[in-house]
Amino acid sequence: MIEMRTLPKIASVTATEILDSRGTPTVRAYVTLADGSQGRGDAPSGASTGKYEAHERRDGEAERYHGRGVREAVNAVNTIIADTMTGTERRGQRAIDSLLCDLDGTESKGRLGANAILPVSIAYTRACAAHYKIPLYTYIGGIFASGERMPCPMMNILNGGAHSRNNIDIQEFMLVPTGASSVAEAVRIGSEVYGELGRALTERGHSTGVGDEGGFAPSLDTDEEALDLILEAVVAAGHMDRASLALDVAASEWAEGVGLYKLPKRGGVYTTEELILYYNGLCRKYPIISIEDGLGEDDGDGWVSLTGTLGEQMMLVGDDLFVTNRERIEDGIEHGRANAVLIKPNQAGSVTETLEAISTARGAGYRVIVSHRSGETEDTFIADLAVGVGAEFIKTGAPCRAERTAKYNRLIEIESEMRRGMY
Ligand code: 2PG
Ligand code: MG
Repeated sequence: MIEMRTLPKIASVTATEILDSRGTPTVRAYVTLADGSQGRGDAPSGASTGKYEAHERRDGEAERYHGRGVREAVNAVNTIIADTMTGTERRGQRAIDSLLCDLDGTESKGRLGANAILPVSIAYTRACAAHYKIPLYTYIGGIFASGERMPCPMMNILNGGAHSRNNIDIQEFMLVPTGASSVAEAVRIGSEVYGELGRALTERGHSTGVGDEGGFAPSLDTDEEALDLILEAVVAAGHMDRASLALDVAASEWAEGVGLYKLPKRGGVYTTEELILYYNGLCRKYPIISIEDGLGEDDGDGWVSLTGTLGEQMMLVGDDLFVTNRERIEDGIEHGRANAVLIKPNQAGSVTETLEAISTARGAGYRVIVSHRSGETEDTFIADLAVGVGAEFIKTGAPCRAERTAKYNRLIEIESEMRRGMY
């Protein structure tokens, strides 16, 4: 058991403006404890953001980074957050995160910005793990009081929606190597299928340019064509018995009010019930084990009906629906919406609130999928988080683009550390 009282005081907190994987500014923070232990954390950033997510603060100065600069959030860390944290007697993740939330004082983290608070919160977690000289995943497992476990990757190998400039409306087509016996094997399966998919696209004269999460982003005639190409790649790679598929529809992006959906790229209007029928058809035809955000964030009744129709056979994952928010997850559980939760630390805005969202979902038997954002950095915090809380899955993009492979590589590293019984 980790003894929080022995943690040293905070000696310094600083931040700087860096770039994310889309070349857009984001915040990197550093926390140093009085014994010299140091940690670092970066804020990721979404494109298909849920409307109930914690607030991301942007400068809005048109002449700088097209208004996307984060100097105000950086400044908040270097002044008000640094002054308060270095003066505090509080110790431990929960106490520090609640201090940060009190300092902000809003529900949405609209004053300081979740992109100021989260990197500090992550940097503090890392500094504490460094103080105890244990790996980050072990430390997180200690504060979460869970058994560590390697998650199964969900690899987004074909990108559409808000993550690419092609004509596909479904945002993510993921390969899930459910039959892999280790993370290293899962990553190999993902990479081999990804390679075959690239070959299949080239043979048909499609583009092999990649989207924001590293998946290919070709223009295709239908969603089925995307699924057929992926299955062809799975067969060609010889992994038919080891791989399943998953989708992130990101349907909040399609919503026209509640109960009506308009495909932004291809056009076409669907009702909630028509979409549910469509998913039902897709699931009969393809080995799909999970659909994320099949309906919009405000279509609560639709979610109940979707869960009633498909919930016995597959994972129905709430991302924009739950936004890693404990109250929204509790409400979903009460009404029978979804059966799995996507966990994105920057939707919540601090490590403690992220852990609370996970334990709420767990308590109701919902599956847990720890997730990256479409705008990422080389920070691998979510890999350690997924292992520390014993998440069933992690989705962190294609086996391509360094900000995505950094997470898979970290998982491989953790797995080999655990195998060797180093900790
Ligand atoms: C999602 C995420 C990550 P974004 O919708 O699940 O894949 O996308 O970060 O753009 O919200
Ligand atoms: Mg999503």
